[in-house]
Amino acid sequence: MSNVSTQTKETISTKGTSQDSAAIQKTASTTVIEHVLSRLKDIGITKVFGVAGDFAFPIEDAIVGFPGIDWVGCCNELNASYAADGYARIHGIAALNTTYGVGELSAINGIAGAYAEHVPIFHLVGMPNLPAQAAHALVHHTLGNGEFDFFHKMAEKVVCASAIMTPQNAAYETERLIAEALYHRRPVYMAFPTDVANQPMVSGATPLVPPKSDPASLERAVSAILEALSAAKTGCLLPGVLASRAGLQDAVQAFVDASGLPFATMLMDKSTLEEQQPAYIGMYEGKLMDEAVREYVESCDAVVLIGAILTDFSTGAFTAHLDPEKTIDIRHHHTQVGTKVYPNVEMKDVLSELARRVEKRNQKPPVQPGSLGPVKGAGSDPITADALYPRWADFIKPNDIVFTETGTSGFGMALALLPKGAKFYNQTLWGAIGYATPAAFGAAVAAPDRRVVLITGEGSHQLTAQEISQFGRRGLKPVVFVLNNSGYLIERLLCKDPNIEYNDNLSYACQRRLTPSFSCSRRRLYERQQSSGDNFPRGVLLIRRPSDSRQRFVQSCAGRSLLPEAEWERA
Ligand SMILES: Cc1ncc(C[n+]2csc(CCOP(=O)(O)OP(=O)(O)O)c2C)c(N)n1
Ligand SMILES: [Mg+2]
Repeated sequence: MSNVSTQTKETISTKGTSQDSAAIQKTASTTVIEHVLSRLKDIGITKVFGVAGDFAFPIEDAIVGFPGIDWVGCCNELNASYAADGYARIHGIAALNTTYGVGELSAINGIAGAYAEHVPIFHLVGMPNLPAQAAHALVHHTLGNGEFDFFHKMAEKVVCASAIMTPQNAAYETERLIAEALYHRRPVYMAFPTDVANQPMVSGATPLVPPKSDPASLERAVSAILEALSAAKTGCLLPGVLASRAGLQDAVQAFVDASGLPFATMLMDKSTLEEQQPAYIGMYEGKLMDEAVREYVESCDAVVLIGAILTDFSTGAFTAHLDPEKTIDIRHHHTQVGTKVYPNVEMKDVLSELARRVEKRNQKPPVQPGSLGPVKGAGSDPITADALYPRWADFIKPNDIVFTETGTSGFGMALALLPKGAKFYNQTLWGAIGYATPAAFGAAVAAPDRRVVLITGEGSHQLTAQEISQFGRRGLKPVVFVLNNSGYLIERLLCKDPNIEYNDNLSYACQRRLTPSFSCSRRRLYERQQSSGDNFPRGVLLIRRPSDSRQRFVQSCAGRSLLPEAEWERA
């Protein structure tokens, strides 16, 4: 994470919980929505992504008129939710605004993804006014059955807290929802009936203080970890996504430096820490990626997971095998050492105690991180996976923000060794295709001074391609690669018949005719790139059918086995 975003998160965790926050002293003339925006601004919200709608007008009018908060319009609500997610991965938190029913239900997929991947998003939803609700009126965007609470009930399952605001509850509910979102690092749902949003506040509340570690439990957890580490002849760390979500990369790095232990990362966790450092040994993906890394990690006497989640895609389809007795698992609010759980200990406190007390080892990194390089062949050669992936890896510059998609590109690029400061993002657990394009837009809004590189597949891009227009609207210049391999290659690799028709999709060439302004030829892109100091208006690079893509992709990954072994035979 960049310094900027680390600072933002620091601001979030202190300002948002300050007892003397000015936001709690609002006068009676402050409206409900103004109060909520004011508190969100206190904790670091400066943008709200969304799509307008009449039930949400009072929210949208307030956003547009609120000093220090900008409206970021999106093409549709699904895209807006992904954009908010991408923004929050850089900035720490995000806000989203949609209208009743039709808007919020389009966003619910993205909100569920944010829930799964621990991304805090404040979802502000406009609702019909209270008299319409009381009269069970047949108003638009309802199911026509006079019921108004269905959509809230649907949302409840994919957020960590929710409330329908009233002037009476708004002060307390705002504090509760802020506290929940920051504690769980997950989305919350706040609904505003149109007639409530502009009513004056009639209540006050004090920001909730985030929980602190229980000192005795903390001491026991830290001692148990230190004991396990000193008894271990070999050890390694697996820093993970939950540490990033809490803005604790510096604290993890301090532990790495103080311990002298090497670290590896899994797919969901890639680039949690700087990859250009001696302690980094590469990607640990069970049997799927680097065998030397797998052997080393699994041979260690102690393996410390720091916010890493053992999902199927992160563990190479569960081919990673960590001995529970030798595993230490540091989570946001508890720690486990072997089979013993230490509750009520905050990740931040555990890490700072470990960095202070751990004994430094002089352990030479046992494995060197692998890479996709070197680039082979001429630029005019047919595009195969062998030719393409090393070039993509080579293309990444220091400090780039790289968004990859669910599909072959995400797996392939996981093997790229990133240059200094570059960050890699992928929606690994939720894995909704179409995510990466709007998420890259959100990231570009969060970090307009950094280069954003989007690498997506043509199947995925077709779901959310409209969002490309938003980059241009805001003068943002990402580099966009769309890999056209004539269908859902990753699915072809996994299903029983690679040529089965459900893995074909709308020909991208045809889509190009429909939307010619979206794409530029490979040659034009390289020409633009090479033109001197040109801040080139980067377009979508359409990579036409890598020849014999399925076979080539598999071959290029041979030895690193991109599929579980059982599947490998069929591939
Ligand atoms: C919303 C959603 N629908 C369906 C899927 C199933 N799915 C996973 S990957 C994939 C194909 C991706 O194709 P593409 O973007 O062209 O990448 P490729 O693997 O071909 O490089 C599909 C349909 C999904 N993950 N998410
Ligand atoms: Mg494809």
